Parts: sequence; structure tokens; C-alpha cells
Amino acid sequence: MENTLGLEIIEVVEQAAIASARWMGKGEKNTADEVAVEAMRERMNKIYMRGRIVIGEGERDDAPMLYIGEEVGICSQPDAKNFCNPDELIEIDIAVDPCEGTNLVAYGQPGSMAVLAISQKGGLFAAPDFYMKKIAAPPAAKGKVDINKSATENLKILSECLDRGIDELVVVVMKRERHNDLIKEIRDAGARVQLISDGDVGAAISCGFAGTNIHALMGIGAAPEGVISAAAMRALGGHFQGQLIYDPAIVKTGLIGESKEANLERLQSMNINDPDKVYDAHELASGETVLFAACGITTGNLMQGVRFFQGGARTQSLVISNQSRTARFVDTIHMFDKHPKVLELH
Ligand code: VTB
Repeated sequence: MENTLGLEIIEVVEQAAIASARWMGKGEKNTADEVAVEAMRERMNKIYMRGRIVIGEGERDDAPMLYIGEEVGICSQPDAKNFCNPDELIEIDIAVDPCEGTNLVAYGQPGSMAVLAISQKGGLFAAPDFYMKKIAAPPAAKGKVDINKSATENLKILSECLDRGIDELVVVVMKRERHNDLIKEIRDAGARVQLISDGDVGAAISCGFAGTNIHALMGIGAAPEGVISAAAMRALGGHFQGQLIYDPAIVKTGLIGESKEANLERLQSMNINDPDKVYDAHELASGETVLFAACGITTGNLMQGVRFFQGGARTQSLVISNQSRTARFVDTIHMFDKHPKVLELH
């Protein structure tokens, strides 16, 4: 599964990032998202695979493309029999976020990316469009920090695991009212807080890499993004835990409806019988093979954003595989014209 797909999914995220980056700083987040979705889908449908979107742009009725349940890949097309032998191919599940951080793109802010995760059928938790309480930390703290512990306790554990003072730790938290107490607690404990407006996937994954100066992600973000983060962190051997948030009293914005009871019913209809369960990275991304790919739209901690030049563009992507145990940074020059001015890049 990995050999061919590993290379092709780089192009999938690259194409989405390039399309979206053309809308960087234009103040139009929906367009920045739509073009990324379209580009991702178009490239995905050229891959020799039988894929199914398990985390995508939403339910079929609201999302014309990359909706949950959509089948993608050459071998899912109606005329697939002409060039595919379905028996030869395993079915794969795909979680996508073609433009993670639409506001970041629209306002030209750092940290947006096109991102996806792939696994065997059933290998990714089909998270509902709810919120998720999350904690991410470096591999050295895996299984030691715990979402059920207080931030203060977790910072002590992190400081021991990483062999550094609490004042040398940086915790990323999304700037939201719901996090005011959390932010105060982290500061009171002596650690430093990096507030971000959006984009907690990049923040979670940054914990998996030494040298990013990010040692933890704490707080509540979206659940689908939690699964994508977990896929990367599982492959990296980092710590990730998530717990669904279904109570509108905790998160008052967008994603979840007004009624806690209705949300609980919805979870039950999805066979999520223990709504308070804490999931670790292995449960959220449980497949034997887990592949993660991201391409920077705007520059972030891990990847450069898309840089256009006359006749082409340059991108930086990251592909992580749990099977080959690699995290591969890929620097690509895309030549749109026959004679791009490649040498005038800098
Ligand atoms: C979250 C976060 C994402 O949007 O979904 C956030 O996980 C939206 O949160 O990374 P609010 O509803 O509280 O605004 C992102 O930041 C970007 O998609």
C-alpha cells in the first residue's frame, strides 16, 4: 500500500496547497477552501486505488465534493472494470482537510496546510463533526502525560520527560474564550503559552519533532482534525489523546448543535456508546498502515508555504509513514510553463 501511494499523496496535498495559496491574503476563506477541495479531489481520482472518504467536507447534502462516504480513486470510478482488478486492491479509508486553517490562508497568516491521512478500511476513527479535547506531546512523554490530569501535573511530567525546566516549555493553545482558565493555569505553572488563532493540526504534529520549540498542544479543537493529528502522531510515536466534546455549554461555537441530549443521541446512532471515552492515537488511527501527508499553504513551524515564481511554484510537504518509520520532507518545484524561471527563485 505504501510504496505507490506514498508518492502520489504528496501530489494530492501539493495540488491542494497550490490552488489554495493563490487565494492567500484575499480575505475569502470559502474560496480558499473550495479550490483546495477541488484540486485535491481531482488529483486523488487519478490514483490507482479504491478509496473512501471517512473524514471530509461534511455530509453529502452540504458538501458537493470530498463528502463523507464519497468514493475516490481510479478504481472507484464507474468504468473501473476496464483498467482495475478490484480483487487486487485493498480498500482504503481517507481523512482529508484540504485547507486546514482557512482563516489563516484568507488573512495571510502562518500555519495553514493541505492535509490527509490514509489507512486500510476501518483504520481511521470516523469522528463526528464535534469538538475534541486534545493533548499532544513529544515521543519522550508518550503514555506519561494524560488528558485526565491537570495542565499543572502534565507540565511537571513533561519537564521530567524532556529534561528541562517548566519555564523552558512552550504549550500551544487556540485563542478561544473556552481556554481562558487553561491558559492561566499553564502560565501560573511557569510554562509559556503560544496562542494560535487556528490550525491545531500543525501544532499537534509540531510536538512530534525536536527543534520546533513546541512541547505540547492542549485544549479543545475540532474532532475530525483530531483524528488527522492522531494519524501523524501515531506514525511519529508521539503522544496524542482526544476526548469528544458534545456539550454545548463547554463549546458554544459552530460545530455542535444546541442540545446536549440530541448530540448524545447522534453519537449513539454512530455506535459511539461511551461518549466520554478517551481515545489514544492508536485508537483514532488503528490501521496496520497509516500514512499522513501535508503540504504548507502558508509557512508554518514544519513546512514552508507555497512560493510562486514566474512559470511555477515551489512547495514543501511532509509524508509520515508508520510502516517505513519515516518522516520525509519533500521540497518540490512545479513547472507550470515550459520555461519557468526556476533560477530566479530566491
Ligand atoms: C478548530 C481547529 C482547526 O478551526 O476546528 C478550529 O481544530 C475551529 O474552532 O484547526 P472554533 O469553532 O472554536 O473556531 C481550526 O483552527 C482550523 O480549521
